[in-house]
Order: sequence, then C-alpha cells, then structure tokens
Amino acid sequence: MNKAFIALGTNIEPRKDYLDQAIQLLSKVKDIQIIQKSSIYQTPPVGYTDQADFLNMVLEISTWLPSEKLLDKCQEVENELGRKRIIRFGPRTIDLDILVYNEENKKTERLTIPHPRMRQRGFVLVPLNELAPELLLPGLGKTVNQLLNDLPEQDKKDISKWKTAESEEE
Ligand code: PH2
Ligand code: MG
Ligand code: MG
Repeated sequence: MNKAFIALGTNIEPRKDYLDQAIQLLSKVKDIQIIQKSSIYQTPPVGYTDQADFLNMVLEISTWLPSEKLLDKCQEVENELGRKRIIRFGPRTIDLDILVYNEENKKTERLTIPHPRMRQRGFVLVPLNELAPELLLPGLGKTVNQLLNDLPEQDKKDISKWKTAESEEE
C-alpha cells in the first residue's frame, strides 16, 4: 500500500460542490482510499492574480496505484468535472495535484514529485500542515512544518478557514 497527499483547488462556482464531487469521484476508485481530509481554506490567487479567490484543501490517501496511474485518475476526475485548460495557473473548476507519493523523488515528463512549487505555496502548506506537520519532503530534507515556518508572513496572512453551515455542524 502506498501513501500520497493530493491538493485540491477550485475558483469557479459552485466551488464547494466541485470539492465534494472530486472527493466523491476519487473515493469511488477501487484502488484509492481517502484517509484524512484537511479543512477547507479560502485563499487569494497566486501566480496569475487577476482571478477569483480559491478554495483549497488537501487529502491523504492510500492507494495501490503507482504514481503515474494515480495521476491518470486525478486527470480523469478533472476532466469529468469540466476542467478546461485555457490560461496556465488560471481559473479552474477543479485542480488535483499530487504533492507527495511515499518517499518518491522523481521527475518525468508528466510528473514531478514532490510537487515542484509546493514549498512556496501557502495554499498547499497550510492545509497539508494540518494533516502531516512532521512529513519530511523527499529531496528537500525539511518537514512541512519547517517549510510553512520559512514562508514569508505575507504569503500566509490572507489564508483563512472557510466555513459553511455544514462544516460548522461537523
Ligand atoms: N493554483 C494554481 C495557481 N494559483 N492560487 C491559489 N490560491 N490556489 C490554487 O490552487 C492555485 C493558485 C495553479 O494550479
Ligand atoms: Mg495546481
Ligand atoms: Mg494541476
């Protein structure tokens, strides 16, 4: 059994529905079990900033799929939820990124693990830190918690937990 962390991001309404549907579709894959879900965070757009705020969260999964096959499944879910690739880093119904897969540290044409930009992204590190603060990032020699502490205050200050009536009840 393999352990992986997947980041989810969406900034097209209905954002919460896209998160729910992506989780639902992933959990229906026979070889994927969802172990933990982070809280949902509202985050300002990074990179291409002229777009709506995102909802971001992270899932811990266990899976029998090798990382390339897991990527195929993530892309199937993105396609099923109507993802259109128009602007790089631009608006999306749902984005599923593999952050970490076991201790893999690799780069192929399709896939770089750990995710190459995760170390500077508050919208990834904040939810991941909730699930796995002591996780050591392969090749980086730092834990999630260390990376988050290293991040400039400016990059974290506008990230806040996003609440709905539903999540308040949980
Ligand atoms: N994803 C991007 C680019 N910028 N900004 C936020 N806040 N959240 C994202 O998920 C995100 C982003 C490209 O994948
Ligand atoms: Mg992404
Ligand atoms: Mg992506």
